[in-house]
Formats: sequence, C-alpha cells, structure tokens
Amino acid sequence: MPETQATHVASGKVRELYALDDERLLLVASDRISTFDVVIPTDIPDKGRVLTGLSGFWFARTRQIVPNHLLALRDDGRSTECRRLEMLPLECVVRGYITGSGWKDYLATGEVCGHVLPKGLTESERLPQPLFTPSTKAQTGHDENITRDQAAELIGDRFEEVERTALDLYRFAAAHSESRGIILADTKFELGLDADGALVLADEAFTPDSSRFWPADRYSPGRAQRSFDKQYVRDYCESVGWDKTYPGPELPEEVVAETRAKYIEAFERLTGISFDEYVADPEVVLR
Ligand code: Q0N
Repeated sequence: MPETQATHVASGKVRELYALDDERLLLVASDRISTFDVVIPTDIPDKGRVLTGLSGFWFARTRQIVPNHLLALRDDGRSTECRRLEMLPLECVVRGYITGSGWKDYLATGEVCGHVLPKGLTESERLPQPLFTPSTKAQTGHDENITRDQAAELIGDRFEEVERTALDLYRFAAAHSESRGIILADTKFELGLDADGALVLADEAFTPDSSRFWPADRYSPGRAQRSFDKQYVRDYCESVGWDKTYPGPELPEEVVAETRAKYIEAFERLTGISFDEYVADPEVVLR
C-alpha cells in the first residue's frame, strides 16, 4: 500500500494511479501479467519492479529529447512519483517493423494510419522508416488506429511537434536496444501538457508492456516473432487449449520462473545494471 493519504484515481490492467496532492501522482506497477488482453491469475514476482526501473532508465536518458513526468522512484522499486499533467487524448504509437494491428491494416488496405506503404512487405519486416501511427484511447476494448488528420483533430496545432517527438524517442530507444541485441519493433507512449503548456512524456516508457521487444538473434521476417518476455506464458496458455477469454489459466511454477528470468534479463541487457543493484537502490537507474 502507498501512503494512507493517497487516494486512488485510476486503474489499468496491471497498474494503479493514486493522487499524492494537487500536483503529484503515484504510479504503482503490480506484478500482474496480461496476455491476449486478459490478466492472468498468477503474478510474476518483480515484474512491476522491472518495468518501473526500465521506465526510469529511459526517462533519465531521453530528457534531452522531451521532459518527462518522473519526480522520484520510491524505495519499493515499483512506485513512481510523478507530475500531474493534462494528458493528450491519444496514444502515441511508433512502428519500426510491420506487425500486430499495423500488419493487419497493411494486408487489408496497403496503408497504416494513412501512411501508404510499399507493396510486397512481409510480416515483421523492418519498415523503410519508422512511422508515427497514433491510436484512440479506448476506455473498453481495443485502441483504434487513426489517421494523421484524425489525430490532428484531437490535438490540434501540436500534431507535428508530437509526431517529431515520438519519432525522436523511438529512434533513440531503438538504437540503444539494437546495440544490446534487442529489436524495438514498436512502442506506445502517452504525452501530456504541464501547467505552462509544454509537452511532457508520461506513463511508462519503453517497457515490455508498452513495446514489442524481439531478441535480435532469432529475428526472421515472414512470420510473427517470438516475444522476448511473454513467450513462455503464451506457449503455456496455448498448450492447455485456453480459449483466450476471461479467466486465464493459473501458471505453473516453472513458467513463472522462466518468465521472471526473461524480465530480469531484459532489464539487465537494456540498462547494463544488475537487477539486485536496482532493488537495493532504485534510483541507480537515474544516474
Ligand atoms: C494519467 N493515465 C493512463 C491507470 C491509467 N502524469 C500524469 N498526469 C495525469 N494523468 C496521468 C499521468 C500519468 N502517467 C495517465 N491516466 C492518467 C495510464 N494508466 C496508468 C495506470 O493506471
């Protein structure tokens, strides 16, 4: 539990948001995991710490691109004190590779969010250049891809600044990840405005929950890629014939252990910091 005064303001599938005061929020990452859009009843120990530490790492390193909402990491390693912003009403998605809903849209129309793509792309192929492919924030169900014109209607004059910022963030994180043997296929983030109207990066950034990470040594276009973090969970869920509706299956011990190890491996490969060091002093990722 966070401080008793903190009032709950919002819940995601795996995270909670509390108000600390008029200016500050507390974002708490749980150990819950979701797959095929369903939260699984078994926790992955330390998953929330891994995601919080990774976000902090990226926030500290992308400040020269755009300021962010982080104020402090709490000693529990899973709670971020952040600035309260006015959030933009869209999800900022950047794709460097054609997969997921982007691949579906491309197959149906040859376009993704109004970007006309070359003919003959294959599933999971690297795009000629990263694309800003925003989506709506669905309260329930799936976010829907929207065109640049629809996005411009939602955020007005800021569209070009938002697009440039999103692409700069992706290029920075993709280059860093690639140097560590991890492909950042795509990513989603949220931007907000501070009291002065300045653009600020919020929520989580470049975590396995908000991005598709693929191990580079197994990359092979022409098919769906294996997930760096969730593959053991998916494989297990498929093996028991789960129909992908609520509730999901309980996970056996070895699937939990393998999955926890993959999250920690992602943390250590991307940050170059040992996870034990992070647990001992979370703000080590900010230095
Ligand atoms: C905020 N979200 C969506 C469920 C909701 N810094 C901020 N200021 C104001 N609002 C938000 C943030 C942030 N981050 C973001 N809703 C409100 C994301 N989730 C987060 C987990 O809880």
